[in-house]
Amino acid sequence: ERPRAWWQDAVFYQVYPRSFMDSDGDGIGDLGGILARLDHLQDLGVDALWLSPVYDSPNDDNGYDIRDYRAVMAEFGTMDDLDRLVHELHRRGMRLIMDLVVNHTSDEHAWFQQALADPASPYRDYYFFRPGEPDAPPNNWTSFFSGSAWRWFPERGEWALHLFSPRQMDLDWTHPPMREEIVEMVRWWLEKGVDGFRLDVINYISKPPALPDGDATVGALMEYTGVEHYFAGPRLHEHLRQLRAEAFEPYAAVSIGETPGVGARLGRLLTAPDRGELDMIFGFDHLDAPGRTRFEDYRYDLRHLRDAWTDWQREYGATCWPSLFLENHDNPRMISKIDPRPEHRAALGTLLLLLKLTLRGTPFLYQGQELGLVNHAFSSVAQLRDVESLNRYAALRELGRSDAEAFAEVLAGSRDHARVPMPWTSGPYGGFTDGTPWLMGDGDHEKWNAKDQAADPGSVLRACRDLIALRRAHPALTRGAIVFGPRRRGLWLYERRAEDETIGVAANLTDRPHRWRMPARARLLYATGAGDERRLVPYEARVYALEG
Ligand code: ISL
Repeated sequence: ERPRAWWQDAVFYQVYPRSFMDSDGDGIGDLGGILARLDHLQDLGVDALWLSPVYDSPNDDNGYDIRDYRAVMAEFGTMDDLDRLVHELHRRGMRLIMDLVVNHTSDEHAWFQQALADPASPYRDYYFFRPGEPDAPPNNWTSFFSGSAWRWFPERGEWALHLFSPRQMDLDWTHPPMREEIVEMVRWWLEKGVDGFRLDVINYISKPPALPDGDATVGALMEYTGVEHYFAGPRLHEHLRQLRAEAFEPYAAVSIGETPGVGARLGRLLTAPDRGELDMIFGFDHLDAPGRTRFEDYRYDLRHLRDAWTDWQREYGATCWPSLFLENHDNPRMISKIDPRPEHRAALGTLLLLLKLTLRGTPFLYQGQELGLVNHAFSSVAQLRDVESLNRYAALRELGRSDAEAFAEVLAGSRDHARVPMPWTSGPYGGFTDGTPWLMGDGDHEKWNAKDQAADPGSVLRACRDLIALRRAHPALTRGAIVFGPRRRGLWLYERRAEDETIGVAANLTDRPHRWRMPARARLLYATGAGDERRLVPYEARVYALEG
């Protein structure tokens, strides 16, 4: 096994900068806002921040379309602000990881602009340009944001590939000079003192050079035609090893791959320490029930989480290290998906935090999860801002769906639920901005905000702080092996076993009281609800130390 690394003991917190805190009144969160809220993060007890992209970008996909990898988005501040953030975090004993988006660049990136302007440009090989006719794209691949994955450039009489929006052009990783530039750029950031990266859709970077048609039946099932050709492409492992050897390893930087569609088996290949690829990955299998997709409105049964995560933890064994996350900026709030009834909100929010903070792996909190935030009550498509939601709505309308039908489908999965600005106070716009927020909330902040929860010992925020402290106080929760108890109806039972200590967890995954029995010689360390030694109330979890 590898020597223990800092990130295995760390709790991460994802900041979506546009929606975290606005310091200059333009309605858009910024680096100054993050700097002003570092106390919140420190009080919470988190060890590291993951910043969604803050690079210069025309914001077709809120920064996931990068125009300049070495500049800071003007709306977010300056490079000085970013340097200050690194400094301030390090001063507090915290770390910073950035988002690395290298499957694609913005169409406004200088590489792409030069490739367009000059047929002899060396940058042509950085992208997938293909000749053709305006009505016949080179293959049948579809974009994750609706329609064909090919954009026609009349000025060139060529197509170019984009798996995401038509303004996010895919990079061709078979081309060595392009890879060199990426390595140089990553090293440049690491020289600045950044501690690592989350790698955006990194499993999509290797495409088979022939770009074969996708199987339409696979496409129908997964909604995205062509994905079987690139979700684990021919040179994926090789490219990851180059990145690690030439960029991450010399700086001891942590690497977390965002890898949609990757199951536990492939996850092991990507994260086994002796293979030299990634430290951790984000798989998404557990975020929806089997056979369901994000755009379906259904109730997610927590027993599915138990089954999915148990499988991952078993498959990973003692060798690989799991990431533990339930939300991010691309997914609706989990509480809403499981049980939207307000009377269960706090209990459920606390239970989800407890599970993440007691299982084996590195927990990632997404902003607002520490407050038990839920989906927003958007009432029309005009309130949405996300390119995926807007494109999907338009595509559904074109297919003949009514406004109500199209809106309902988009609403079930919209990424904007998680992107509504953070509620800091009960004041106007939750104290997020003195101006007008770029994306409007629905008034929920009057009751659910950081300030009021900090003062309320029964709040989700206070529970979150306590649970992070509990994790820190009991090394078995970070270093212990995980042993699962018998699968019993709506219960999730597991233990974390270290040499000198065993910690047990019992969680009621249902909305009804559940019988259980606290083991003999167990000392209660934490309870999220008002149950007792024989009964857990709905969504209650208990943590105990086993003595002897
Ligand atoms: O949104 C999806 C499909 O509808 C996801 O599978 C998505 O492809 C995946 O989560 C990738 O997300 C990442 O890359 C995107 C960006 O829009 C997301 O915000 C980012 O997290 C393109 O850069």
